[in-house]
Amino acid sequence: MKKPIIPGRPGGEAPQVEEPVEPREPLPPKPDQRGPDSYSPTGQATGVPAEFRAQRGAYLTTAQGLRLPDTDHSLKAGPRGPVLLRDHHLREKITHFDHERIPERVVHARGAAAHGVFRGYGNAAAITKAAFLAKGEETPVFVRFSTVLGSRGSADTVRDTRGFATKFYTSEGVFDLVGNNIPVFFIQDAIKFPDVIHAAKPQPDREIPQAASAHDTFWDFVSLHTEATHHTLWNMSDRGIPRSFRTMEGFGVHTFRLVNADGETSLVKFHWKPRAGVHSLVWEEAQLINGMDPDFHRRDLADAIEAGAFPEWEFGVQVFPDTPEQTFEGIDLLDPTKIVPEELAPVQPIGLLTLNANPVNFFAETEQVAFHVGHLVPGIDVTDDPLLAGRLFSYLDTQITRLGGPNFAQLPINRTHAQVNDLLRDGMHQSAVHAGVAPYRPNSLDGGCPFQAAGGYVEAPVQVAAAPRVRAAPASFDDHFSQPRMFWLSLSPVEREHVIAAYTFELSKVYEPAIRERVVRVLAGIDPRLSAQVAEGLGLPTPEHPGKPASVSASPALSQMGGTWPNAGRVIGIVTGDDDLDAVRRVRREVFEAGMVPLVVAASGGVLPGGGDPVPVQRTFAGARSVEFDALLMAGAPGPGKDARGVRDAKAANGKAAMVIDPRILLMLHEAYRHAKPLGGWGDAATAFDVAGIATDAPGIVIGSDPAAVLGEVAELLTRHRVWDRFPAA
Ligand code: HDE
Repeated sequence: MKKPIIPGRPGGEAPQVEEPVEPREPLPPKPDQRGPDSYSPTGQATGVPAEFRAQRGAYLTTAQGLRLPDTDHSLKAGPRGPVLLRDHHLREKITHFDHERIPERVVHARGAAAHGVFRGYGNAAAITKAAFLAKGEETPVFVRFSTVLGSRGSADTVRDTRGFATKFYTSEGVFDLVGNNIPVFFIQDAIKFPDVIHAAKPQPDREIPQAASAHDTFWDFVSLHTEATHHTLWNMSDRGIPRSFRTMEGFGVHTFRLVNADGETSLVKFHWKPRAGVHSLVWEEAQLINGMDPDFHRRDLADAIEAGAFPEWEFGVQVFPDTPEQTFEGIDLLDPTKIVPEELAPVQPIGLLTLNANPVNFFAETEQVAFHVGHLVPGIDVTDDPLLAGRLFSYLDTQITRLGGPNFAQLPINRTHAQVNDLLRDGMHQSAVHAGVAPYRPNSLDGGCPFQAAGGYVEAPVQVAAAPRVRAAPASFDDHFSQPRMFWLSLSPVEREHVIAAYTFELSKVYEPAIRERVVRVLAGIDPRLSAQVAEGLGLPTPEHPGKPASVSASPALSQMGGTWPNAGRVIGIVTGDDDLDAVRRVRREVFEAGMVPLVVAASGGVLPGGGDPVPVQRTFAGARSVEFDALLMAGAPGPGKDARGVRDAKAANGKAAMVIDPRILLMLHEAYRHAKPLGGWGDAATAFDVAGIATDAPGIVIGSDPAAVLGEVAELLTRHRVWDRFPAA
C-alpha cells in the first residue's frame, strides 16, 4: 500500500525549529507538484529538468545574478542616516514588488488548477480526425476551475456557475475546451455578455455583494431578460454549490462541429463526466464554509491530488447529424440556452482525463494560463452559435490587457508542444529569439520558409446562408421556458425543495418589491408550485400562471441523486476523547486503506497518547468545524476539553451548567446531522448523540460495538453522498 498521507504539508520537507544557516540548494518541489513541461517559446521540447527552471544556487542574488550579503538593511549614510538613492538593491527589490500584480480576469477571476493527462479511447475516429483522441494517445493537460462572479480573493463555495477550462497540449497544437459546470448560458448572443456580467457583478456604487447573485441588479436583469431563466434555474439548483471541483460535470455548452479524415462533419456537444459523481453542498454548509475555509474547493483539489485520490472525468460527446437546419429532435443546436437530453442523444465516452499533479507556482501557472475557444486542432471546428462567435474574439483580446501584450502564448504554461513558425514578431515580453530576415510571406530571402501546410487546419467548408444583414435572432430562440420546466421536472423532490429555498433566499436579499414580484411571475412560467412556494416564502401573492406550463418530459439524467459512486478522497473526522485509542488507530488506518482521508479531532493538539503508531491530531475541538468532513465517527463520548469555556471559545458557550459532552462536539454533531451527513460511533458514542438530541435510529446514524463495521457502513452511506432520506421532501 502507498504510504498514507495527510495532505497539506506546506514545504518539501519538515522544517526544524531553529532557522537554518548552512547554505544549501533550493528544495525540489513537493512530490505532488509538477510545473509545465519544458518547451521553448517555439514549441521545442528543451529537456531542461524542471528544477533548472526555478530559482538556482544556494545564495541570494539580484535579478542579474549578483550575490548579495545583506537584504535586510537599505544603504544609508550611517546607521541612522538618510537612505541613499544609489541603493540598486533596494530599488530593484521595491520596484519589482510594486509591479507584482496583474489585472485579474474580468470574469472567472477566482480559480484553481491542476496538471494531468488525457487518454483517448480511439473510438471517435468516425467523427473526428483529432490526433489526441486516437486510441492510447496520451496528451498532457492543464485544467483550471473557477467561479464566475467573485474577485480573485473571493470565497470558493458561493452560489455561482463554475468554469471548467481544459488546455490540451496536443501534437497538433493547443486545443482549449473552455466550458462550465452548467450546460446552458444566460444569453444567446455575445453582445449581451457585458450586460449580464454588469448586472451580476457587485453593484457599481458600493461594490457589494462580493461573488453573489443575491442582489437587485442581477434579479432585475434576469427577470426582464427571460432567456436567462434556464441558466438561472441551474444556478439556483444544487449545481450552483458543488461539493468539490472533483464532483462537477463539465460542458462545452455550445454545439461544435467535428470533421473526420474524409471531411465528413457532425455536430456535437462536449461533456465531462466525473468518476466521483455529481455532488453538491447544502446551502447552510456552503455559507459556513465561506467563513471557515474560503479556499475550500482549492484546498480539496490540491489535497485530493496530494493524497493520491486523482480526480477523473470521462470525456464524452453527444453526436448529431450536421443538417442545414442545425437542429436535433426540434431543439435548436445553435441556441446555448438549450440542452439535448441524454435520453435523446446519449453521451458517448471517448477518453479519460486524470488530474495527477498540483502546480508548483500559482501565479506562473494558474494565473497566467490563457484559454481561448479559438485554440482548435484539425478535426474540431466551431458553429455559428452567436455566443461562441463573440467568445472567439474576446478570449484573445482579454489576454492583451491581462497578460500585458500579445506574446502571452510564450509564457511557459501556455507554450504549445507543437513546432511554431508563425510570422508574428516582436511585441512586449518577446522571449523567442527569431532568426532570419524575412518574417513575411511569400519570401525568397529565408528560403521561402515558412511554407503553407497542405494538411493543416481547414475550416469546414460549410455553406453560409444567403440572408439579409439584420440584428435579429431566429424565432426558435424565443422559447425560454420549456427547457427550464424540463429541468424542474427532472429533479428529485429533495432537489426541488433546495431550488425553492435558493430562490427564496436570493430574493429575500433583493430590496425592491417590484423586482421580487417580477421574478416570481417568471417562475410561474416554469412551474406553478415553484412560483407559489417562493411567493409564500417572500410574503407575496401567488402569481397567475401566464398560460398552461409547457408540456415536456423529464430527463432523469439531470438529477444528481439516486446512484452510488466511489468515495475515494472523502474526508472522515474521527472524534476522540482519551478512551480506546487503539480503536482510533485501527479505524484511522482502515480509512486510509479505503482511499479516504482520516482527520483525528481531539480536545488538544499534538500526538495521541499511548502506544502504537504515533497518531497526530489534525484538528482540536476549538479549531474544527463540521463542514470540513463528509462524515463523522465518534470514538466514544468526549467530555469537555479544558478550553470548553465561553470566554475562550464562543462555540463552547451553550449556557448549560453541567457539561457531559464537549459543547463544540455537540455543535459539530448538530451541523453534520442537519447537513445530512453519515454519522457513526462506538463505545459510549450513543451518549453523545443522546445529549445532542439526535435519535440514534434516525437515518444515516450508525452505532455499533465494532468500529470497523461502523466505518464500513458509514463508508457505504458515503457512496450515496448524503443521507437524503433523513429529511424527506413533503
Ligand atoms: Fe467566458 N470569458 N465568455 N464563458 N469563460 C473569460 O477570458 C466571454 C462564456 C469561461 O480559467 C474571459 O481569459 C464572453 C461561456 C471560462 O482562465 C473572457 C462570453 C462559457 C473562463 C470571457 C463568454 C464561458 C472564461 C475572462 C459571451 C462556458 C475562465 C478572462 C460570449 C462555455 C477561463 C479570460 C480560465 C473566461 C469572455 C461566455 C467559460 C473575458 C465574451 C458561454 C471557463 O475573455
